[in-house]
Amino acid sequence: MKRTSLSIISLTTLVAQAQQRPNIVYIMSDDHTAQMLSAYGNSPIQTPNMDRIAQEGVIFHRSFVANSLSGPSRACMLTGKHSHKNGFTNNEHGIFDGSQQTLPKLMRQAGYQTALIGKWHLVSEPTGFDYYDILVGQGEYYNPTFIHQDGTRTREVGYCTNVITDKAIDWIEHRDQDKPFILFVHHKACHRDWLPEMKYLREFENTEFSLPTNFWDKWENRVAAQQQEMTIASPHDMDIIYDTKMYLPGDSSRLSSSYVSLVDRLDEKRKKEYWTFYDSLSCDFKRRHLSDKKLVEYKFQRYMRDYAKVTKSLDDNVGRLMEYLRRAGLLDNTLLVYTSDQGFYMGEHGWFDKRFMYEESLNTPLLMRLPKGLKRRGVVNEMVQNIDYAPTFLDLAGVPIPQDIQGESLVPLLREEQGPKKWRDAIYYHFYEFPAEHMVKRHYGIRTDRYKLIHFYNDIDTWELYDLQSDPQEMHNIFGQEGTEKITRQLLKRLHKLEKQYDVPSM
Ligand code: SGN
Ligand code: CA
Repeated sequence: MKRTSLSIISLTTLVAQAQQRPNIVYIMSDDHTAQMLSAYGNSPIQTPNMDRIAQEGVIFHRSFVANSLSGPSRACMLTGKHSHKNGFTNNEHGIFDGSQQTLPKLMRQAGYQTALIGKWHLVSEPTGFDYYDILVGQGEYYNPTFIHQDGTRTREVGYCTNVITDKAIDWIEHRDQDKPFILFVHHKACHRDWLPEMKYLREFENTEFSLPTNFWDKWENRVAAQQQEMTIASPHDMDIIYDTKMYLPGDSSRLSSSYVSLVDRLDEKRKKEYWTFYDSLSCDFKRRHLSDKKLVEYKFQRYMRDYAKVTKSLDDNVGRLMEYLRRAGLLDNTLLVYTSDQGFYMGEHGWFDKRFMYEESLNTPLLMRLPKGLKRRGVVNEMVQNIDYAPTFLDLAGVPIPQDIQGESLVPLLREEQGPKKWRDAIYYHFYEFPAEHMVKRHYGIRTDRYKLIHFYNDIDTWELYDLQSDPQEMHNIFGQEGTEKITRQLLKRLHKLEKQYDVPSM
């Protein structure tokens, strides 16, 4: 009798303790970059809902990925390990080994409910989740198809960003209330080819976006940059139909049939509305007979406008989920994270896409609204990386961090109003997907507070060095220049130390 009442008490205590452990809602978009998030200061568009997370919590100004590409970045986040350790180095040939240790598995073992909704992109079946509902591959913007846990597929009705949020809210509503939870909400937005929600078709059409000052970069002294295929000006790289939607029936290009089939997913009424709008823009475009710089600038405006439209729906939905958590009384005991799988070029160096270790794509937005008990607020300037998320979430949940996790828990950064005196002084980066779409050479490197040293390898062997203080746009490769010998030696030494620390295989 006594034993029974004791175990009831301890069970009640356990449930109470479990309820106190913070929930984690991890929202990750795709290809959303800090230049298009107003809390970062220089965005040409407003993202008020994302900004609210920053206002009520923290905004990381030096938040980096370990490998600037979707699948690899997701694998780093899920394992807390660099690509060479988790095995998923590139999208083209990767299949994530789901039998390895992952964040959701560890959280589940510790009594958390684990769920994943949206883009997965790791090819193998998700493991470690109590529940999942994922997009097929890259996913579709209009009436997207989802793969459910039982293997069946449903073509849902609606705009992808809204559908994912609806599903996330629905899962929270029906969860087991006796357990804390970690929910991964992975959006397709703002990935190529930037198809807008119908209500925002006409949004930003009167906005003239400014060209970045280095838009016409000629990539002097940077061989890998000269040989990439992600330039807005190039008709091959940025397709006038697929990417900028300048299309009339009968037109064709390398990617036109993909474009038409993605729009075709709309129902008849919306399809008509879509084509009426873009047809009129396409007619106007044809009448102008643009060429040379004028044509390139036109492509840039179209790219920026569509990206901005897609981002607006994303921001709305971040707000919708946050307000739901607030109304449900969950927000104050939840770590709410907003991030992206990497950054993106919005015309800097003349580019779209990512991959390079240059700032725009190495950096990824990172905002957190902290659960009670964590006092840090405002701008965080310490260097963090996406391999840090797994240990952070484990730490917060009171789960011991396995030795082989390579990231650092961010909890010590977040606990007090001031960050700790000592923090990491360098990060390691490695990109492997070459030869492949956009043709960015394989490279690895080190970024410290002030400098960046990169080695491009495989079919080339070139080094680049940047002083981010005097050259934040990374236009002047100073590698090999007189006066840089000492810093180059120091950076190489620090890089080798990182390679040793992370057990990087020698090449
Ligand atoms: C697709 C895109 C590329 C993009 C990769 C990787 N082409 O292949 O532009 O770089 O995804 O993106 S598309 O014609 O299919 O749109 S990632 O974010 O998933 O890594
Ligand atoms: Ca991506």
